[in-house]
Amino acid sequence: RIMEHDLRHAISRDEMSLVYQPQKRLDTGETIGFEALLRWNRAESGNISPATFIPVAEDSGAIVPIGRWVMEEACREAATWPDHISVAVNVSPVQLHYASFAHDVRTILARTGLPANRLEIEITETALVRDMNRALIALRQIKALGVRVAMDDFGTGYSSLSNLRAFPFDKIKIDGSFIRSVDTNPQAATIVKAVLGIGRGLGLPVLAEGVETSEELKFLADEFCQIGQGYLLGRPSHRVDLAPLPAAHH
Ligand code: G
Ligand code: G
Ligand code: MN
Ligand code: NA
Repeated sequence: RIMEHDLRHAISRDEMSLVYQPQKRLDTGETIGFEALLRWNRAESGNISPATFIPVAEDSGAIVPIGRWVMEEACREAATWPDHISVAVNVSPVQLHYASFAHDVRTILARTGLPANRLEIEITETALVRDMNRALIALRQIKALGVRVAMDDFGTGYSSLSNLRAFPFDKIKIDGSFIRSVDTNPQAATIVKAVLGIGRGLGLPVLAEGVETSEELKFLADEFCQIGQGYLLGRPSHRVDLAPLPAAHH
């Protein structure tokens, strides 16, 4: 198919790039990391969302070289940031189940000089249901390197709770759909508070995705949610703003 063909050449044609969205502590406003998000500026048709092309790349296997490129690009960029700032990289189920995944990550860390503890990989639950044993082996290998693992889009997948128990996660990212109107929607509020309780009980920090309004932010801070990400806190951008604290006059 045409998109498949173009995807195979997208990297050598320099059409892929990464944008970075800040992840901030909600108590101090401090930026603690950035999530790398892939962008494809395809010749002639312009920007295509990863939601459209990642599934095509997964089906064709092109996700393996593309995912390696993303990981290397993100680590190379993050190595130029201050020591306390991490980078989070989305990893597709196909990549996670690829035999040399952990070896590839180790090679990339060595090549870019990024300390392993400044890399976090974000995994969705679909990555885990495919082959639980293989996923567990891969996550253990990754964690043995010192890389952290976050559960992405928590609450939208399958068997979230049993996956939290079965896999060695370091962070829970609550899906943005629960954060939307959390300040006015009692159901969303109840669910978010429950997830924060699970995080506290398990000793895992919780990140709220898709924070868009100051009311949502206030609700989350009042409930002691540790970390937030969303348009209110910062848009994904090619240019990374490394100011340690938001300026008081903003
Ligand atoms: O901004 P946004 O449109 O970037 O992302 C849409 C979807 O694509 C999200 O589910 C996001 O996790 C996913 N995505 C973005 N970048 C990457 C990437 O580098 N690799 C993978 N596997 N998924 C990505
Ligand atoms: O699935 P994942 O969480 O990796 O993807 C993050 C997606 O959420 C990206 O598409 C990113 O552009 C998008 N995103 C980031 N912040 C916001 C936000 O505040 N609101 C909405 N609607 N989407 C957001
Ligand atoms: Mn993500
Ligand atoms: Na997510």
